[in-house]
Amino acid sequence: MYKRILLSVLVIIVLVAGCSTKQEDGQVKYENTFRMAETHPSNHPTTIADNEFVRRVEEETEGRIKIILYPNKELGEESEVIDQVGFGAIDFTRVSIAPLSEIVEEMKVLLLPYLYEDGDHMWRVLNGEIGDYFLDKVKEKGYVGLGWFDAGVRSFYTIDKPIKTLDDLKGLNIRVMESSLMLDMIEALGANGIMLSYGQVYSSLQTGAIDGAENNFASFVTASHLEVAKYYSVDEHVRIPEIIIASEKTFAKISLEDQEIIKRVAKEITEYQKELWEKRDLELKQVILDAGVEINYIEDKSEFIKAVEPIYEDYPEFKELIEKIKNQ
Ligand code: GTR
Repeated sequence: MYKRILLSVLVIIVLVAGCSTKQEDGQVKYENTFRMAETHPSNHPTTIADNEFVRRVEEETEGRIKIILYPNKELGEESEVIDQVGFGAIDFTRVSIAPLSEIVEEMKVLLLPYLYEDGDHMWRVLNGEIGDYFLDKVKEKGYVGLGWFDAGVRSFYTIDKPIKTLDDLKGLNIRVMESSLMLDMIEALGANGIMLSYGQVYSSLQTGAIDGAENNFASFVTASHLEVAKYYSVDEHVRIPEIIIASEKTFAKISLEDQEIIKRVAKEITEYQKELWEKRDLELKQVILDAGVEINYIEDKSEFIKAVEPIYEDYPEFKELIEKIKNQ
């Protein structure tokens, strides 16, 4: 906790010191330069789409708004970044809604296991009334919701043996994101959930501190987890949308005209990112196979689906929303 506060204070000092430049005539010039945090490295499809977002914002605001993208966790791990954006020390970020739902509680409904039939179903929800509702909802916590990104579907990958049945997960130490719902889900599936930040996963797999983790193809590859976990078992337990958010404090400094441009560009980038994601997903499957990873598909997921049913009962307040989502 103290470490987090200290880090936040340091970031503010650096930021305040960094947002003005002295010109030759001694005048201080303030620039409309903002920072955007991304946890993924530059070759991840999501980072490629972030880059397109910042490029288009600069182009369409004719240079009035410049956003510098910091990939590869340079500005910190996801949950820290979310906090920092909340109080305006970081201006923009793209994050998974799993850690964000620790702050915007109701968002948890969007990451319930086996909630969507497929990707199209999830996109009908995000592109409709419910998606708009949640983009707006984040305002209560100091964020501006700009647009959604795809993150495919998450499945387990393990070091020693593949997961073919629910029984194979029993007792395994599986990394979970910094999300209480994800922890509940892993435990409902019979494994021990070990909460770690994304950056800790590789070394924890390497040292055997965990037996496995779960993620989509793109992250499995670009975080190099495929070097250590040689079994990828497609159980597709969860689809977790991702979101681009800005700090409300940052947004308040931007003219209304430019705010509208940023919002429009973010919405348009969604389509670009989705297409990129689909294309890369196919290529990445081959990369995974070439790395000697065995991919096994769990055809009958019914025991997995049944095992996570109690999680739905933990959230009676979501009942109506879940119905609505299922009917999309
Ligand atoms: C990825 C996601 C990241 C991060 C990561 C994780 O799929 O894009 O934002 O949440 O998973 O597992 O921590």
